[in-house]
Amino acid sequence: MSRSTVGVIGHVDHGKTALVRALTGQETDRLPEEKARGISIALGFAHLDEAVDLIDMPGHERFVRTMISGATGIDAVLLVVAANEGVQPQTVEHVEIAGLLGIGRALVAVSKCDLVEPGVAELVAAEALELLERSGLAPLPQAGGVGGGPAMMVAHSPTPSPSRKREGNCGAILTSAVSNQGIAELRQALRALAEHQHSRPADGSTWLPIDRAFAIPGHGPVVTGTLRGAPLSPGDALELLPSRRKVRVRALQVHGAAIMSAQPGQRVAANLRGVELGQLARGMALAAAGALEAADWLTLALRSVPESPALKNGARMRALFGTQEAEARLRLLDRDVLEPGEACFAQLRLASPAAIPAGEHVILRRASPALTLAGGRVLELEAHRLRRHDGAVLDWLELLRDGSPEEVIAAEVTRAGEVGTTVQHLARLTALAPARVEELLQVLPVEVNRAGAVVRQEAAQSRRRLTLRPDPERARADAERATEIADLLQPAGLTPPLPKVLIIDASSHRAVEMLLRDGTLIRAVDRDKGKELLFHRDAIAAARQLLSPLLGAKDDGGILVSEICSALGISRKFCMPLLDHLDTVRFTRRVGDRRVAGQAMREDS
Ligand SMILES: Nc1nc2c(ncn2[C@@H]2O[C@H](COP(=O)(O)OP(=O)(O)OP(=O)(O)O)[C@@H](O)[C@H]2O)c(=O)[nH]1
Ligand SMILES: [Mg+2]
Repeated sequence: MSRSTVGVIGHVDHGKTALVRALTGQETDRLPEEKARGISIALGFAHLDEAVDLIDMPGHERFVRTMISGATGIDAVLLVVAANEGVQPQTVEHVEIAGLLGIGRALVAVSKCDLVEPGVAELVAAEALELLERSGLAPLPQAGGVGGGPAMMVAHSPTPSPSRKREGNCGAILTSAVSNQGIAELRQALRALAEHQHSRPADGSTWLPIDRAFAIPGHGPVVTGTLRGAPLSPGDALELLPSRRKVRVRALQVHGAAIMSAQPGQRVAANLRGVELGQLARGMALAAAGALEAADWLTLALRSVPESPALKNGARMRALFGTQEAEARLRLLDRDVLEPGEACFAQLRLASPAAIPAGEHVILRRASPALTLAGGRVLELEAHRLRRHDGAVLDWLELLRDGSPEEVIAAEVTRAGEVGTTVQHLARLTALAPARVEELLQVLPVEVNRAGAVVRQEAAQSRRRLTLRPDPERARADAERATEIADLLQPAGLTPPLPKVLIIDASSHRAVEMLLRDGTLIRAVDRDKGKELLFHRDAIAAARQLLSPLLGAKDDGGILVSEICSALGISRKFCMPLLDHLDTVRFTRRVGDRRVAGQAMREDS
């Protein structure tokens, strides 16, 4: 069954808890202090039905760290913005954090619409949608029929271009927890979101960062968290990190009901054996035995937020990951200063060793005054620091960031030379279960030597090209994924979702490569920003048709980028990569800040 864990985010007092109550009938502000002060302090948990879990985040700036611990590992966010206040500092910060955590999927609810004129709520909706777009979070197209007609929905139009009506079913829902306006629509949109949720890969190793620990008399300690990596069942043996204490799952609950198997992405409560409540706390994690090794150095693909100050090599900050946080010192690997909004490779030297799977996200904050600075994805854990400004190191990190598990394994086995490496090390590097790594090894030119190490085969060492044996099952799955991706991109036209939303695992990576090879998709880059977009070929064809007469008509001086943006009804974010592609194929030619008809267009017409 498709299902989704959705974080409810937004500024303090914007009505998140009231909205969750209206949606589910469940009260998430349970602490006496929360009731007395009227603000949320802890994470609140509710569910709409079997398919949709909601995590109600506290909005106050003092609790951003709590918000982060609730937001790691979730599938999507519901951004709540109050109609009477509009976008506020923690609206922006929460959205930025969601973007840095790679969440990518978002719904917008404008709350408290009973307090304002409809026109005001619509302006707030447009402001919220624009914010999402700036942070790389695509507001989700809502399934057909969602939304109560024009009065309830505000269409998403990134550039206010009257000539162009962008996909009208993509927008914000206007709600009120007092009058119940929009609540049914929001419920439906959340369900549609769960239905369109890709099931998560479950071939990793179990990781459960603990967000609460309590005891049930007669049953012993219980921990809760958002499960990652692999399914979990009663009887499973796990390790409690960092203590490495062996524990066993006695019983498992989801939504208050006992279950025999929980899936990655689900909120679970695990009743444990072999440990006392006093030995458990938020910030610890449960992991498959031997799956993780604690290390002092985390290597990251990092991105700083556009509003952050420039980050210097050696800067000190707080690193938040899973439900844990630690003091850290930043080591920039490919530059001396990370400018706002830029991406780079970096390492963090942690004040105390941590165990975290590859692929998990880390948020970096300044403690005082509190500010979210940057976020990144863990590429690997290291016992030592890496050389800075070293081409080989950077090539390796690029492969870890972009490569499929097969490519990473093949490269690591080659790197390991005659000594070889271990299945356990390869599993940690790829965040796959050892059994899955062993499967992949079957199709790679490697062998296990007498010492039990994984090494390249003799034949492979004599420079044979690495080829994978075709796997019909995998090829079928990839082809299905390719169709899904093409079906998503085609209607998105010239404003496609970001590649990171589409490429979420090895299969989608291969599917996109396939679509690029057969010409269904076109890769386009914004060279100034180093950002990449994937356009469907139909969108490019439509753009060429629209631009042809304009470029033809202005053969003398050419047309400005801003004119092209407004002719196509898109923002520069989409226009710059598109033009880069059109220049490359010589449809257009750049002359100063203008474009004229290129060789290919002249030949076309
Ligand atoms: N008029 C009106 N008031 C609302 C609505 N929703 C919430 N409120 C009021 O706004 C205040 C804050 O609501 P909460 O739901 O606690 O806000 P929150 O976003 O959860 O706040 P934090 O968790 O502290 O960030 C309360 O006094 C609510 O009664 C609404 O739709 N209309
Ligand atoms: Mg609240």
